[in-house]
Amino acid sequence: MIILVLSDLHIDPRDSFGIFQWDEIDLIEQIETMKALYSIDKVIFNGDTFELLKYSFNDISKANPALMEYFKNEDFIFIKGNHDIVNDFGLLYYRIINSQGQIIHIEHGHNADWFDGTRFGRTISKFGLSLLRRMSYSKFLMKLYFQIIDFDNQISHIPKRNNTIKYLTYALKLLKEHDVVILAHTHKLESHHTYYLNKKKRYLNSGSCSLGRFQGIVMDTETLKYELIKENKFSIKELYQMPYAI
Ligand SMILES: [Mn+2]
Repeated sequence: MIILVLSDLHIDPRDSFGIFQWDEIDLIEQIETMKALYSIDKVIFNGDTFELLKYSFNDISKANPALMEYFKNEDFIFIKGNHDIVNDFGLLYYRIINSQGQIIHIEHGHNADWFDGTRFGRTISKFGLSLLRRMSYSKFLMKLYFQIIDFDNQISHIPKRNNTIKYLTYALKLLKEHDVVILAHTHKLESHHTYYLNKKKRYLNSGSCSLGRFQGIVMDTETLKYELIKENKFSIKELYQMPYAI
């Protein structure tokens, strides 16, 4: 099976605070091009697909009706991230076991955070969220709120890049039990290999499709060969003309 893992789209009602910055039709076209190019069987959205901390699902759907319809595809799998955990949509993680018994574990990765990974942290962030909803009439207050909670950088934006070691450590723990771990959340597309009891282990991060970028991972679940996808809007069409191998 060939999978495409995408993450951190942060789909919003295309508001000036948002980081989605995609035209919904362009994004659909981009995904469809990738599916054809790599003969993708399943597309896995690895969390933070929707920006539900700042907007309601209703407002997001209204602004992106074609995308919402497109997401009904039964070959699409949705995993929860910290920005869309408030919805009852999506899985906590997704696991694939191939014919050799190798396990590919895919999750968003925010469980490595104090805010999202502990019950106390989640309670505090929920409280912050309800406050935010009440004061969303004021852009000034919203901005201030995001600045205040940014000290632990979990809720407002993107985990800081120098913090990626935290997620690497978390991935290493998961790799004791799995052969491949794919996280997201950091918005940093990356891959690391290591060996554990002579078994090759792979930690990958699917990056982000926000800000008009198109990043992700294509993997053959049988051979565990993969490719990191890093494109900007529209350039994928040029890639389509090129020979490739995964
Ligand atoms: Mn996240």
